[in-house]
Amino acid sequence: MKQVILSLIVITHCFTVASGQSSCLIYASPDKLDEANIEGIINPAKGNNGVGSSARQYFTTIKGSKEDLLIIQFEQTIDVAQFMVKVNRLAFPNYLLIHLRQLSKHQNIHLFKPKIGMDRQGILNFFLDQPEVLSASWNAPVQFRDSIPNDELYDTQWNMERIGAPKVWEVTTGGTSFHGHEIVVAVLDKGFDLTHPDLFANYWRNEAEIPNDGIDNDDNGYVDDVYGWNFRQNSPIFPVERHGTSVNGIIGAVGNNGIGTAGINWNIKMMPLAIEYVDEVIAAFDYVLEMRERYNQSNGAEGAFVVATNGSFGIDGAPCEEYPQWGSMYDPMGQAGVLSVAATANQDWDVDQVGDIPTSCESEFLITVTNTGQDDNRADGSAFGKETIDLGAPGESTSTTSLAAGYREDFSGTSSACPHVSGAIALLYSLPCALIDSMALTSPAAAAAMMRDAVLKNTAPIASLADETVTGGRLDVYEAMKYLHAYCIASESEIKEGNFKELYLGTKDLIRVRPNPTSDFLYIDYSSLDFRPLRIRVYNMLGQKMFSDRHVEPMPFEEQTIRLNVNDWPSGVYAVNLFDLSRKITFKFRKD
Ligand SMILES: [Ca+2]
Ligand SMILES: [Ca+2]
Ligand SMILES: [Ca+2]
Repeated sequence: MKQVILSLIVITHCFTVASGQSSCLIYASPDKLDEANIEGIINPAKGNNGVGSSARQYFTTIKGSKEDLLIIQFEQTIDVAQFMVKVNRLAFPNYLLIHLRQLSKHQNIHLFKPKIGMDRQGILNFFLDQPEVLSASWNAPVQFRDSIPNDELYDTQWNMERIGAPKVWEVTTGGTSFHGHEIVVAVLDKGFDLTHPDLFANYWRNEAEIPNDGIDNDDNGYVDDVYGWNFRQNSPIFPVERHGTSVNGIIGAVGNNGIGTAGINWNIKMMPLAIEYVDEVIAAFDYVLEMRERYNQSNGAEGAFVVATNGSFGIDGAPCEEYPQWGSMYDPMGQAGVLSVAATANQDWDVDQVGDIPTSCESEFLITVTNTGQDDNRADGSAFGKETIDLGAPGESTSTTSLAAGYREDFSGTSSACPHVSGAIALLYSLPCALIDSMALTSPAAAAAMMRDAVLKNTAPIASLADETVTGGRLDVYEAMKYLHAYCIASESEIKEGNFKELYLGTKDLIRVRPNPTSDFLYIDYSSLDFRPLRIRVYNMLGQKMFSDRHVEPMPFEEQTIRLNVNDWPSGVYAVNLFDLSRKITFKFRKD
């Protein structure tokens, strides 16, 4: 038996130190290190069956997690066995260093199991101090950049892939803005199931209101409005309706919780407002306006950070002028920072001709939506309008939440298309852009206009929508994210020129060095096609490479700038080259 063990684990060195304890070097593969083996090796005096306390200790160490393993890269000429003899003798009299395996022959990188007991930084510093060691790091698990949620029905949610949501989810899955403001979408609808297990956590809660005490604690005119308000019955208790429950699932079904569907926002706060008549719609909008103005005025201490309203309703064929009071609500909400998104009629007609409330209303803070199918064409029986209807969004046979803690795969119509857009606005507010988030409280109307532009200037062009919508396209939240990324890193003059997305992420060949001439530091601003990696090199006029090949991978919402220290370069002219698969751009600068 012992021979079998020794064929799997090889003791290379054992020596006795001053304390009388043994220190050994062991070569082994991790799967061979079981308790009996280690005890037999470490305590040979006790025989193979001896169980000593020190052995127990070693065993515990060896069975520890993979995070307790050390990755060390040595100079090419270093012999690892000799190195281990040295460190065990010199530094750790009682130390057991186990060489688990070679990770890279070419780079001389090895995996070790050191004895724990001293602090991790101390162990790391010790190894980093050794001249043979090029680098040392504790092992760590990698994070999978998989942005596909684990919700059971996600396979049926064709609409999410279509609007580019998974690529945005790599950056954010919603919830809060850069400075931690809790993002709220107000949903005006007939009724809601607040108890649905895939929605419950994502409902807004009015923290300033004490429930069931019969008092209007926050003095907004509504008693006990803890989750919003039911304007239909003038009550804090909501009617339960499938329509509103399905709309909410598109905006914000809890994502990646293993059940049901994922909303465009995996995390969000939805404010339900039950409405049925025009008077209730107006009162509900006023509720939203009051809450958002309170938030702006109190710098987030009161009210709610409502960034969008969702209106999957209207009155077919009625021009906006027929209900001017309703139509007048969108501008003041916009001034407070709230974009409103409205579904147009489920009728095969031209809203430019027949009119519609609200989708023929004129407000720069109102976004109007028609319904597109899996073929990206306008779905049969959905209204259109080259002057009135802004864009299309998926709305045919979408999967979402339904009544009785259930789901449906048949939610169709402009009612389904609309929450894709309101949900997208909320998701965009959660992107890591300090600039836009600051604007949201200091210049809320400008922030709202910025978000509207992000959505409407970045639709996916669809030929059949060219004459049927203002933008000629279908919602694309990933393209909208790219627009905001570029906006966040662009200079003021680039923002004024308005072509910042093209400049930083499009086919424009930006490579800019500043200052030029320079004497110490050189900043290189570069463009990338769709965040694709590229290489940057700098040559002198003799063609000698001054700056070694750098592999650059632009990350969303990080500056596309490289800083070089050219302080000790000779004076003269240099060339910066930028390469990717399809481009090679050169730019010259002078070093004084
Ligand atoms: Ca109240
Ligand atoms: Ca109360
Ligand atoms: Ca879910």
